[in-house]
Amino acid sequence: MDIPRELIERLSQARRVAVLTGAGISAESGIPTFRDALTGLWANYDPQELATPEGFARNPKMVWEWYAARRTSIVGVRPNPGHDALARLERCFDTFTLVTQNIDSLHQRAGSREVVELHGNITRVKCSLEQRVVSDFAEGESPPRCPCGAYLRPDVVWFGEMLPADALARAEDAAEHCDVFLSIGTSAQVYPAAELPLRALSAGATVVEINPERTALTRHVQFALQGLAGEVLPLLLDKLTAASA
Ligand code: BJW
Repeated sequence: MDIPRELIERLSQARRVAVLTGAGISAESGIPTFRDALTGLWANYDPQELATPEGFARNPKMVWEWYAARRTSIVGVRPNPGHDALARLERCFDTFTLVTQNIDSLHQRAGSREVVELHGNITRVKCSLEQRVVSDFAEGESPPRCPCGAYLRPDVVWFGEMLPADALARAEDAAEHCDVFLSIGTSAQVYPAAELPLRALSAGATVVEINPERTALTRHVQFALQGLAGEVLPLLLDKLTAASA
């Protein structure tokens, strides 16, 4: 993979950088993506039943247990060189906003300090009625109950639900005020996250995509780096560090 010199020059001059990550950045850590034709979660499970409030209302036990199994499966997973490179990249710019659609905490575990989580976090649990995060609950029932009597649910954003307002506002602000925007490992199909690189483009930023496949975004960007995040990002960091030395 060759990183264009023009891109390194633009990054060297950039003061404000915004990044959007999706499931692809965690794929090399062994976490399945959603829309891969064979191994993606939505190829094997029905999102209407598992990732909507209506699905949870129909079958709370099934939804709770599916998320409990996914929570368990990420416990032993480790950040990969893509997450590590982003944590180091954060230190190269005056303003660096890392926005993720992922719920797996791998950016935080790699050392990224400020992570804007658009779709929640699977390690947290909230009350399905009051929407508040609950940390102290009895595990017995499936799903367990909030002290108010309602079911607890994972603190993630399902289809048809609003994103956390503060996280979305921070993400939009970062997209609209950055010099360079990196879209990494996302199919750019889920809104409003998919709008962020387009907002950055409209505001005049240089937009870069890192993905082994073409996506809905590819034709719009100035630089499409076709490769794995865990390979492209360390290379990008090396070239940028060398250019700044
Ligand atoms: C690699 C790689 C490697 C592989 N390196 N790359 C406007 C138009 C149309 C529809 C809508 C719209 N606005 C809202 C909607 C409805 C809906 C939506 O967008 N639907 C679309 C599917 C059409 N959006 C919503 O409902 C959102 N809420 C909302 O907008 O509220 C207001 C509203 C409501 C209703 C109507 C109108 C307005 C909420 C979205 C919540 C998404 N939730 C999920 C589940 C989270 C919990 C869980 O984990 O179970 O979030 S769905 C799933 O998709 C998950 C992801 O965060 C999200 C995005 O997926 P992502 O990350 O892009 O993964 P993939 O698998 O799609 O792509 C992976 C990519 O990586 C691929 O391109 C690979 O090639 C690549 N890759 N290996 C780099 N090594």
